[in-house]
Amino acid sequence: THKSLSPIKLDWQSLPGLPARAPDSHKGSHGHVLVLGGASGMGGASALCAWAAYRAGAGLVSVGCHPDSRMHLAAWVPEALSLDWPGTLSSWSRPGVVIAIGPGMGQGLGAQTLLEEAVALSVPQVLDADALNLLAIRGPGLLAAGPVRLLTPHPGEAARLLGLDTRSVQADRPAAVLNLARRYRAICILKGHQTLISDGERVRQCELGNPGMASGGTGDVLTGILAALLAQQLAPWDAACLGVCLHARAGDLAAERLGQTSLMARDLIEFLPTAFKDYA
Ligand code: NPW
Ligand code: AMP
Ligand code: MG
Repeated sequence: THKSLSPIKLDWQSLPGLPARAPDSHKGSHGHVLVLGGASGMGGASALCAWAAYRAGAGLVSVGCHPDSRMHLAAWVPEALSLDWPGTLSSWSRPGVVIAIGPGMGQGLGAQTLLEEAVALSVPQVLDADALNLLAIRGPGLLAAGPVRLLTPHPGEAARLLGLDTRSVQADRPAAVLNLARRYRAICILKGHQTLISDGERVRQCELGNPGMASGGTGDVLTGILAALLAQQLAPWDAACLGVCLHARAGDLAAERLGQTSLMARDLIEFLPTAFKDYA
């Protein structure tokens, strides 16, 4: 099979970034990320996502998670606020809010209701993990036109969203990411070696990152970074490209220091500040 197109490689240091913080800014000036996920037994995924969102500059981070996961969260990310779910989301439809839904969410009834409520809001949304698995079942009709959406599938999730198997996705990654973006009318990020980003017209490729990042929780970290950049008003396309590159750069810095074998998701969060410095 022929390659449908060759993506343009991202020159990450030339990407538009966050504006400098105004000297008189306050936490309300830098957006509020609402992480929805963390079912019982997967509180760690929502904690990593929330922690990464703060490290990427969000002014406030709240997490809606299973009661079992709230202790987890308070211990690991005391900066984050928490709320039980299922609960109603109507009060979250306000400027500055960005929803990151899916990390460790599970696919039960509560998760389905939560996803339906979240995608009906007019605020920007990052859909990951179980939000994508549920979306694959419901189909693109679930996503009514309106808010900005970023979808962050790994090849397994992309295969479910496209009704293919993982091998077919990997056989033509540029076609897969382009088709995803068109079918779901969203900016799509196809993760893995040389992550691809598409808005249905453009396809870009991130050259950074390494296989040390292939371990549990690293995708949950990316979701938090992306939501934080959106919450700080970066244009969606720029947020997607910069978020992917900062995450991968943090992975390269962590691997340089710790080795690929030992790299864990939390290390990406630890090296994110250096990645930001390298970028600026
Ligand atoms: P295969 O087997 O090759 O066909 P799943 P998950 C594929 C939460 N987590 N290249 C591969 O498919 C998540 O947030 C919680 C090629 C693989 O078998 C979710 O809510 C954590 N293939 C939930 O767990 C930490 C690739 O996908 C399959 C690929 C389930 O999510 C961990 C696995 O995907 C986790 O984040 C690649 N680069 N990458 C916590 N601490 O709480 C993936 N695949 O079945 O969707 O499972 O990603 O673990
Ligand atoms: P997830 O599977 O959702 O936890 O996401 C895994 C994260 O690690 C994504 O950001 C991937 O792009 C990254 N990743 C996984 N494997 C590799 C690899 N071999 N090279 C570079 N990045 C990878
Ligand atoms: Mg994941």
